[in-house]
Amino acid sequence: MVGDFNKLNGFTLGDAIYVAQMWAGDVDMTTCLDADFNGVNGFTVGDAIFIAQVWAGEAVFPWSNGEGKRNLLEADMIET
Ligand SMILES: [Ca+2]
Ligand SMILES: [Ca+2]
Repeated sequence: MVGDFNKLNGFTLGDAIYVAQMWAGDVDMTTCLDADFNGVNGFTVGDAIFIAQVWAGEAVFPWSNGEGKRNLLEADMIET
């Protein structure tokens, strides 16, 4: 599943923590996109924060094509 970096329990806040551990070198690196999840500055601790934001619904993965945001826009159009 998208965002399930530790291959455990789907996409949870634990995956953001896992990515932070990846950055710290405590766990093996993922091969996914060279771990540059937010598409900025390579792999930094900011990517772990980005994962937490995605989990909280405040951001979307670049490779999801903004699907969540598009759905929100469509909902707005239906209302108006
Ligand atoms: Ca997980
Ligand atoms: Ca990055």
